[in-house]
Amino acid sequence: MHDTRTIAVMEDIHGENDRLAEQVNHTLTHKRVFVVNEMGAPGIGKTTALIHLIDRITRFSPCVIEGDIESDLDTQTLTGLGVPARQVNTFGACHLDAPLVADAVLGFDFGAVRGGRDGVILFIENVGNLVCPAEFSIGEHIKMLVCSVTEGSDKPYKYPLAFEKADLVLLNKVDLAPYLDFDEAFFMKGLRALNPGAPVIRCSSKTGEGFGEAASVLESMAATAFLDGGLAGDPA
Ligand SMILES: Nc1nc2c(ncn2[C@@H]2O[C@H](COP(=O)(O)OP(=O)(O)OP(=O)(O)O)[C@@H](O)[C@H]2O)c(=O)[nH]1
Ligand SMILES: [Mg+2]
Repeated sequence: MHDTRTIAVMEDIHGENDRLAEQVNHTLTHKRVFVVNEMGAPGIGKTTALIHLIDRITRFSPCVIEGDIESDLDTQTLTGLGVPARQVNTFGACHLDAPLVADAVLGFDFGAVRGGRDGVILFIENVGNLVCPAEFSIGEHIKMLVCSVTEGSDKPYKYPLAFEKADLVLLNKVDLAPYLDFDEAFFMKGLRALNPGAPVIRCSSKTGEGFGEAASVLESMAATAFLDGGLAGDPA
């Protein structure tokens, strides 16, 4: 049971976080940096999906903040491929928050990342977790949820917030669907009850299916965010 003091503290924590997230978003928008908060359970394919997306994004320059409880393995993978990436460790916390991201963005020279392109897409891979990341804004323009046929089709019913808040859903590992009993109609029914509009794209990092379409959706969303931020007519 919550008492009123607990609720007041939680409101303060979220209020502080949301104010900083808004500042981060405002600052980055004006640098033509579009921020994607990538969420999903551990091992669902978040890093592999980023590699495929980054390969297919042509209009904008990509960079990545990797969020993990410990280790910099995903950052090593990305920098090994030439992707500008920085690691954030939470050392126990199960999600990223705005203060952690605000510190990490200081490590990027976005002008250099952008090069001659139309802007930057900053992907922030959140800590692998289907619950807590959905509760905290980190300055993102959109939340991209990676889920998978290996999780089971009941996840929108059991973990509703992440599905409700997603602006783009990647249904990953569809190459494995023939070997599983994933009920896609049941999954979509649960998802659509929470979230009628978000694009849902079937993907596979094994075959590359879906990532071209996802990259082009992300590029359109970035272009719209810059227009909405009053940044039309600012090509390279
Ligand atoms: N069959 C199949 N395997 C995949 C696919 N995508 C990712 N994997 C595998 O799933 C495992 C985990 O992938 P990652 O990209 O590291 O997953 P992650 O969500 O970044 O993991 P954490 O950062 O630890 O939460 C790896 O062995 C990938 O090769 C896919 O579409 N199909
Ligand atoms: Mg990862």
